[in-house]
Amino acid sequence: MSIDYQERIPNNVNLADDRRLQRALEKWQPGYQQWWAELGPTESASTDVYLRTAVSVDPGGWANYGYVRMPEYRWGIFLSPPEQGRQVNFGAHKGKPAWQEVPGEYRAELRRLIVTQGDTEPASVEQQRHLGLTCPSLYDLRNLFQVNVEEGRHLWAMVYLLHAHFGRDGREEAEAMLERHSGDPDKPRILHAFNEATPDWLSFFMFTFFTDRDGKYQLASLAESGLDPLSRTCRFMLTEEAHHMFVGETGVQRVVQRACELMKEHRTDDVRRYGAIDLPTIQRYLNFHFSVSVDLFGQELSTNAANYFTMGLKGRFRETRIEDDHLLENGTYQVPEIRGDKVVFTEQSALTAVNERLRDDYIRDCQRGVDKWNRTIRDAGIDFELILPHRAFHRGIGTFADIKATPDGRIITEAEWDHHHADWLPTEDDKAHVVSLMKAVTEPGKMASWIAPPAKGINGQPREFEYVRFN
Ligand code: BYC
Ligand code: FE
Ligand code: FE
Repeated sequence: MSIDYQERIPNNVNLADDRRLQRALEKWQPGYQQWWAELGPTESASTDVYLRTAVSVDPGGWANYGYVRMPEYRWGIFLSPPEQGRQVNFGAHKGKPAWQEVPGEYRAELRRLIVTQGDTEPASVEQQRHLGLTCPSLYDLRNLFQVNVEEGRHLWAMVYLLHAHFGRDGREEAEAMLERHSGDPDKPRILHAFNEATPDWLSFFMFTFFTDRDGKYQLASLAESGLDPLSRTCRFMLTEEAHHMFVGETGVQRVVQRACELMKEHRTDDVRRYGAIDLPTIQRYLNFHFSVSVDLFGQELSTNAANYFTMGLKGRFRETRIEDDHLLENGTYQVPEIRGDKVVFTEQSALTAVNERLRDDYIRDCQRGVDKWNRTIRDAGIDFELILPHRAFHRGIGTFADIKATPDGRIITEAEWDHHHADWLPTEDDKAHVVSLMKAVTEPGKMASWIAPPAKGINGQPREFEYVRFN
């Protein structure tokens, strides 16, 4: 399915056939562009960036690479191809044809899910807006901008659903997406992690590894939705998401690699002296970003989530590959709870535990990345291991929100927490050091002192390719 770039809003949904919808979206477009100019990447307006743009939604070969002046990026509406005869695959309507229109009785729930998803997309662009000024290389700057334009497009994806399926309230919600802002005391973004600052590139890499990965799991669950347009939109978004997590995984890996190289070369753990980031600091950043990201999965036991499932709106990760009845009326699932100073797992209704199940899928996926980073450390012959903290550590949502726990999951007193948290979360000193390293490196092929070069360039280009041209 190819994309029509002749239209004012590129799309593969035959927008031209629905004049009302087209006009409504064209009315929203200038507000979006103004938002991008004001709260998108700073000082990017006159740069030419080697970006990929979607030219089709077919698997394989959907991307075209070339220089784009950022504000001229063609944001549009791209849905994955329809699946013939698709059904609702779980919950009370299992076996019925998938819905092409929003079922009236589920309108409020669907709107809420779509708004919550949509709100995160521009939030992340806002969080990352100043990073371009301190890029460690042109390669990384290009990756940042690629992530930013695609998160902008993800907002378009949700705004399309709101405009196409929710009438007037949908249009109001689309406006509100441009009115809430990350960290705004009066009109913050909906989910906590999206109001945190992303002040430096280590935070950016951690964010794209841990928080974009929440995006992967939430989108995958929404891709199972009985509402077919939501499913198709999310399926295409997932293809873009893979690159964001690649940026995070390889970004952290390169910071780790650089620390290890300097540790070996100078026979010291104190690589800060050589303009790098030491492994214990990387661990504390990891602890922070993991813990705020696991919060994004909601409560361990959630009637909201159970309802979304039974209604057929939001499924489990790879729902159709799970071997059970897809109704979850009788199944159970292991859910953590606090007993004294310990965390124990007990059997709970699988239906109310779907958030926790998704969190488990997510944690396993995170661990795979951490294992890769540890391989880099081991290959350098260094005796240090990065560890994913326990899910009870530093939580703001759910069972563990009111207690304090160590990174290995022991429940402790407030006093113990006050005494130790500087060992576990980034300190002012850590942040000051990391920020002190953030100086723009813009000569093609050169890297900042604190990061190793990438294994290879983008789209077969050499590492010293001029990924961004300043005008
Ligand atoms: N912050 O029943 P529960 C991405 C509220 S990232 C604040 O567990 P539910 C991206 C909750 O609203 C993916 N509040 O909630 C990444 C509820 O309030 P009410 C984003 C929270 O609904 C990087 C109450 O607590 N997509 O795409 O099961 C860059 C009870 O909680 C939070 C989505 O999130 C929180 N973290 O689960 C760019 C998908 N957690 O009802 C983009 C859509 C819970 O008592 N969202 N609450 O008033 C959802 O599926 C669900 O809303 C959630 C929450 C999974 C987030
Ligand atoms: Fe996104
Ligand atoms: Fe993303």
